[in-house]
Amino acid sequence: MLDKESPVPVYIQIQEELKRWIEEEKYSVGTAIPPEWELTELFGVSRMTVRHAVTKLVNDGLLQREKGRGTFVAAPKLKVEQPLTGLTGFTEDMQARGLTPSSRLVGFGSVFPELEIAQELHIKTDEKVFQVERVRYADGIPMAIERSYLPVKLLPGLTEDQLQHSLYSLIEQESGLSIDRAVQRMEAALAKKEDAKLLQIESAAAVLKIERVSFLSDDKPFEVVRSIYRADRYTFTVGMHRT
Ligand code: 16G
Repeated sequence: MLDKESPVPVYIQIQEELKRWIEEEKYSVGTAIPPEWELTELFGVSRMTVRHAVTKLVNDGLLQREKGRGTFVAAPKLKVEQPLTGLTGFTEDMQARGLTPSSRLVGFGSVFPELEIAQELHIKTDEKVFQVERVRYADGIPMAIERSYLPVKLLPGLTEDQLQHSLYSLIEQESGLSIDRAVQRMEAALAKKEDAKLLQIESAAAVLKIERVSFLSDDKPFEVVRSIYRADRYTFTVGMHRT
């Protein structure tokens, strides 16, 4: 099974072999792979080499160690490929993938906006906005934090309960207008301590900061959103044409 003359280190060959076992479902999700001593015998290498290979697969999320029980094939990590071409909301994005969206409201109130937010929403600073902070989940996994600012006059009776569901559907229903376009900026960042906690990731893990200003069909901006997306859960894609 192993080629000890190969320039490819033995532990990498073992890793590849274990990966093949998982891909071919010789060991399916939730089942245990053979214990270290058995792999040591099977591959004819030292226990250290086996441990090295297994540890790499544990770190890559393919295997999971459970104290005193063994090493198991992990469920594939949920990762979303999000095209940047269409203007969609979180709920519809997740539903389109067969995932169940949910939200946890961590902040909600009406405030006078800072100048920058007011300008982006084309309103004055004495016109109140809702400040909404939600953690968005897919199948119970935290994916993003969204901090939105919406003019109060657009949704005067907005309730906490409504924020458990799709804001985009609600806005289209309440305003009688359709959501038309948005301008979005993205940049890489490291998760701040409090954001990392909400997203259940390590402090300073990689995240994407996304800012979006969205407009209704009457060309009025209706939301300014400052979001933090988990970099380990999202890949953003875009099609391009050479002009
Ligand atoms: C998306 C949007 C956000 C919007 C939300 C509405 C970003 C980058 N994008 O996540 O602007 O408010 O969808 O989703 O944050 P909802 O209809 O499920 O409430």
